[in-house]
Amino acid sequence: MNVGIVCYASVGGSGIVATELAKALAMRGHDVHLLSTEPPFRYADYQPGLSFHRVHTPAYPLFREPQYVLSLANKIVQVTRSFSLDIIHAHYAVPHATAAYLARQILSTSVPPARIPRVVTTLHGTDITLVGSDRSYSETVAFSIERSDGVTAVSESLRADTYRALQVERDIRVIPNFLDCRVHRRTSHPTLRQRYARTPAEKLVIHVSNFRPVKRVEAVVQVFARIAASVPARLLLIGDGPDLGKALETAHSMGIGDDVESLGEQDQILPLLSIADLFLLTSQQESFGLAALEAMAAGVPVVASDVGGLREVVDHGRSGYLHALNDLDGMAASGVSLLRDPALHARTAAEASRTVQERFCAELVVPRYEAFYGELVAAAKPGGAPVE
Ligand code: GMT
Repeated sequence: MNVGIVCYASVGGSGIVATELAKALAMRGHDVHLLSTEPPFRYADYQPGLSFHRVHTPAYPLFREPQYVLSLANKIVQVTRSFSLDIIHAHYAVPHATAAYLARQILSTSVPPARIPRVVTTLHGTDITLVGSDRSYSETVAFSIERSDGVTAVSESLRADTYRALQVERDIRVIPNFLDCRVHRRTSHPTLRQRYARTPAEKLVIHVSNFRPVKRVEAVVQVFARIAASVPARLLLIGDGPDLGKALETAHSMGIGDDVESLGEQDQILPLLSIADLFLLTSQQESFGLAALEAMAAGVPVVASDVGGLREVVDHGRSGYLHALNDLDGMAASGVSLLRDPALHARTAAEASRTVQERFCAELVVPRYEAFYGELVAAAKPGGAPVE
């Protein structure tokens, strides 16, 4: 199939999933076209079957506002015409589903119905729970979801949130996020570990995010402070964003500034996850928690807030621990138990990586997208059955 994948290039789960899907589909023999403002984070070197198309939004003195939806729709039309796309897959509804809808409408004026690509929208989380449900966007987002030919959500929780937050009635298929399990596994980095752990006994606690308010990174620091009061430990903060400064200030004001190290944005997080003993995620909302999944794949037990789709990823008490949003004491107690009890730690780490291997590897999940594409394309043919 010829597949166009639209995503954000910035650091964020939706861009990572879209890029990994593009790479996996290309490897499986599809002709894949990635459309974004720049080559996305984690878009690697040349790969046969995968090409990148830059969406350029020219400035004009009259416009104070960038016209991204228009330039993206325009690019989708051009790429569809040049490469006869069968599918346009928009990752993150705002505004990608709207641009894909507009592109399909434009194409419908000149392309025979059977050759108009099917539009698939994948909902990732904040495009519904935070941004898409905001009254400034909700009508357009709901319309664009309703008019997509196929809609997927990355968790059951997000599917339910979508029906709750927006006036949509159409079927939403749940296809979870996934990882390339050949790459995502724990690897050995003794020298790197020595660099961050100041003594052999010191435990490394890690947090990876884009440091937006929804991640509640100050709570990560507060949970870590409670852990560090009982177990020698250091906190590695990976990523950057608006709340990083506040998190570091909190650490200083709590007298643990020297125990918290900020490493900024990192392209290669696997070596860092591989030296970690515990992953903390205290988000306000998390439709899936791809960062938690990556930690689990690297055999790092996760302690997180019990919100959104995290229950579909972490099995409390088996592959990690989930606590009520404000139960920072509970999160710290679980962290301390894991760090103090090597047998519990080994058991939880093994369960975490087994969960990933059994449920979230690309070879299990990507065929579900392929099957969905196939159903949508078949349904568009004259006499094709509608997709349930
Ligand atoms: O909020 C983020 O971390 C970024 C955002 C995105 O779309 O890039 O993440 C959302 O999508 C990820 C990939 O599907 C999910 O793993 C995250 O849980 C989700 N974030 C939230 O729901 C807050």
